[in-house]
Amino acid sequence: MIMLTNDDGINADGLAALREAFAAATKTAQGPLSGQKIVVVAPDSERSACGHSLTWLVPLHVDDVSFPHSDVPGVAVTGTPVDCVKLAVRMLSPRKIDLVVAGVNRGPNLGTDIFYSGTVSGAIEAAILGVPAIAVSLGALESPDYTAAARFAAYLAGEVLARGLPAGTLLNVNVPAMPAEEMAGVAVTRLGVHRWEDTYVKRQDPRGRTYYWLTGHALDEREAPGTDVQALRDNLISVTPIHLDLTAHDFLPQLESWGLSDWGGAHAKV
Ligand SMILES: [Mn+2]
Repeated sequence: MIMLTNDDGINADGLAALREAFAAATKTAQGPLSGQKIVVVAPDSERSACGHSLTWLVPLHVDDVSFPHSDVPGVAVTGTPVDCVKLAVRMLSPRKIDLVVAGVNRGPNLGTDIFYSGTVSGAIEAAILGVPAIAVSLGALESPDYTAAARFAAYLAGEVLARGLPAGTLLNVNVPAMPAEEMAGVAVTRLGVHRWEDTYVKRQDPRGRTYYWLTGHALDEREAPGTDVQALRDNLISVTPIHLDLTAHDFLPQLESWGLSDWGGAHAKV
């Protein structure tokens, strides 16, 4: 069974495109997705930029959802993408979930965006639970067309099901906002930076209290060849393997050399 989720909410167009592409692929007579069951478990409303947020101070409520002209079952959850994945893997699905696909997100998730993205976090949660996962985002916020991104996701899902992924590894995909025939190809990439110009708009609410509202935009900077940021800029579909291990392995020997064991323990004079 393949679970689809997102952070734009269960009624988002990107998730509908993903569902339609996967439903079509599962109904083909042959192919890697042939005969696979699909389930959509997604937040009941938009949770973009919720990161790896997990709900545990309040309960989660779920509602069955049916989609027009579709036999794919849906479940709307009063939580985040991480909640959806954890709940589906642990509780909801009577069959083992073989793959989680999150998206298609409205807007790219490149470089350090992955720390904020609920879409990528849904895939990260799957990897934590030992389920192969793909996050898919479209490099456009305005009048997005998710068709090509959803089709590529279904193709990549077939490859992942056939080949598997190493433990603790997920794939983060960003698709340029253009018809498939205009794309320059597919690039396997590493994470770039994707710096943002953060701006807080400062205003007064109707009760006279000051509030701040984050806005801003991604900086239009060139980045190193081989990064996800530059690949998308070059009209390539970017596929980045991401590992759960955030350890700065290169820095380990130097940190060892700091001799932190000398801190003095109970006799420390700090
Ligand atoms: Mn989103």
